[in-house]
Formats: sequence, structure tokens, C-alpha cells
Amino acid sequence: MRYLTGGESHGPCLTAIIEGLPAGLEIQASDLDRHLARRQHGFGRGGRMKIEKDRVEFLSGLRFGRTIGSPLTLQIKNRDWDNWRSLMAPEGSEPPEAVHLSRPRPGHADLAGGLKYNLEDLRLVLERSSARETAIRVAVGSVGRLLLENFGVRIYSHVAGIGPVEAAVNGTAIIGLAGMIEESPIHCADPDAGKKMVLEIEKARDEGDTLGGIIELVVTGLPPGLGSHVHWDRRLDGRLAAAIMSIQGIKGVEIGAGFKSAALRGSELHDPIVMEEGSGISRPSNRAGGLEGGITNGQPLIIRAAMKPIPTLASPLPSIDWKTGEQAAGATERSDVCAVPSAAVVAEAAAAWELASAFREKFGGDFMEEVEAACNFYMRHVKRRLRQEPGE
Ligand code: EPS
Repeated sequence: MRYLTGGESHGPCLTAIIEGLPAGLEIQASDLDRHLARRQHGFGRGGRMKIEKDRVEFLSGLRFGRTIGSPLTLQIKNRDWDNWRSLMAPEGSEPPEAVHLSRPRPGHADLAGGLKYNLEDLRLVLERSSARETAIRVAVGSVGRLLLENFGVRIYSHVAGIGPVEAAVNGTAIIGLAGMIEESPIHCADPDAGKKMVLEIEKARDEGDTLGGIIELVVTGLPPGLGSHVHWDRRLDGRLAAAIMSIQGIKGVEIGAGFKSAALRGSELHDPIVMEEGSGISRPSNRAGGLEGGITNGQPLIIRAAMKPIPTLASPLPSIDWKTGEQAAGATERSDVCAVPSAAVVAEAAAAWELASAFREKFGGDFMEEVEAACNFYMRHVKRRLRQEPGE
């Protein structure tokens, strides 16, 4: 499966085309809109989220709520476009009132993008580098998620840290708290830490600053055998890390024990393999985070990612004027103080897409019943092998 996205932050819309879905997958706009709304929530978001009410429209590939095997085209309209029609017009010429973004924000793509594409107005970098683009990636990932949900896969996330505040609840313990996490203003499984996180964000906002944090994903119900050890670009750990690292603001990704693994001895880190009466081969611990050799091993997948603080600062850092070369303060724009809760929802979608792609590679099929038959055959085989029973 593959997809492309297009769209500027203040252009008319965000668009994606997904290719490679099986026919017969049931999709309703409300299934995707639910996650789009979740992405818009979270304490610390700025004024833009009051303007937008993200909703997906299907332009191709769907008939009466079921995929037909052809490319699925998705669109999310930008409500803010109404305020940008003349400044972002695809045709015509720049209006005289246009003010260029000319003081690159340290930490943003402004300077590097302006150099690379030889742009006078650094707004043209902002328009595409903006995390606004994550709205369409959530829609795309939610299609992958729907496919996986048909096979019992479930995806959970929460905010494990904001600035210096860390949650005391982590890993699979968040599963039973999913309802509470959705109610939490900061998408955190630990209510006490959540309150402190909100206070940290308020403090940063009052000081003209921004905050990053840690997000955590847990995925259950994955069959063992997605991804492969046989070639670097088929290793699922690398693919998931790339997908999540590509989310705006993410600077680190770890799977299972991650960076802590480096300090442990092999005997302390690796998860023993034991034979249990009745259930067969099992794993009493999951420090590997559900992946060994780039292959899912049937254990819950655990991923953590670090998001840096947003680079648009109300009290800006030193920068330069792109037109005069003189020292100047970085540009200030309407922005968020903290978007970590939203990044958790985006990471769910990014992981869902990679996992759904790996699922399609493993089970193939052009229509849903064909995918189901291949998956059922394989799962019967896996259960027999885990119980060390003879073949059919
Ligand atoms: C975002 C839309 C943007 C920002 C944010 C994410 O809207 P605007 O730039 O019009 O205020 O709120 O993007 C960034 C913080 C960034 O650095 O790119 C969204 O829809 O999530």
C-alpha cells in the first residue's frame, strides 16, 4: 500500500490518495472524523484549532461505504482558507499587502527550506512544513486502522511526559485506562501527573515559551510475523521508527526498553521463552516491545517518541532578517504552546498505516474475504506451532 499527500496549511484543502486497499473494506467518514477530532483536542493548542473542524470527504475509491479496489482519495477542507484566499492564491500575482516571513524561526524548517528551494518568502516553507499536514495523515492512518480493527488489532496512546513532568503509569497498563485518557485534557493515563502537565503548559505560555514531551503507543492483537528480518527495508522496527520520526517535531523514537537497553546486561534485557501448559510457547516479559529481528512476535507493540518544544516562540530566539542579513528576533506567529497530546493521535495513525501495510504484505488479497482467509489459515498454523501440535 502507498499514499501521497498534498496541501498547504492555509491553502484550500489537504488531500491524500491511497493505493493498494483491498475491495470490500467498510469505511464511513465518521470512523475517520472521530480521530480527526481527537487530533484537534489537547491542552496547549492555539487559535487555529478554534477555526478548524476537520472532516474528511471521499472523492474516489468508495461506493456505498465500501472500497472498490481503486485509489481512495481523501480531502479535508481548511476553513482558514477563507482568510488566506488572496495571500495563498494558486494563480495571479502577490497582493501588495503581502508581508513576507523573513525572520526564520530557530528549530523550524524556515531557514533550511528557504536555502534549499531558493525562496524569498519563508512562508512558503512554513505552509508545507506545518503540522497542519498531520490532519490528512491521521485520516490516512485511520483507514489503515480500520483494516486492522477487522482483525482484532487495537491501538492505544497516551502522553507519558510533558517537559519535566513524567506519568507514573506506562506500557500496557494504559489499556484499561483508555476511557479516562480520552477524557483527560492532556491525554494522560496518570491524573496527578496530568494536572502537573497542565500547570507546566500554563507556565510556559505565560513566559512566552513552548513545551515538548513524550508520547507512548501500545498496539495489541498483532499477529506474529509482520515485517521481516531478511532485508533492512522490510524490518518493521525501522519502518515504524521512520514513520513516527517523520511526524513534525519528533526527535527520538524507541521500541520496548529502547535507550534503557544499553545499560542492561543481555540476561537482564532479553525476554525468556517458556513452555506453558495449555497455551504453549509464551513470553513472560516484553522488554523487546513486541518486535524481535524486525518482526512482530505476538506481544503488544510498545513505542515511545520524544517531541521537541514547538519552535514558534512568543518571546523569540535570536535569528536574522533573510532580506537584509541583519540580526533580528525570530518570527512570531499564531501557534501552539504544546501539541504533544495531538502528536500522540498522529503517532497512532502513523503506526497504524505502517502496520496495515505490513499486514497487506503478509496476507495479500484483492478483496476482504481473501485477506481474511489468508490470515485465518496463518493464525491456525501459528497456534499449532506455539502449542507444538502436529500439522493439518
Ligand atoms: C496545526 C495548524 C497550525 C498550527 C500548528 C498545527 O495552524 P496555524 O499555523 O495556522 O496557526 O496550529 O502547526 C505548528 C505549530 C507548526 O509549527 O507547524 C494543526 O492543524 O495541527
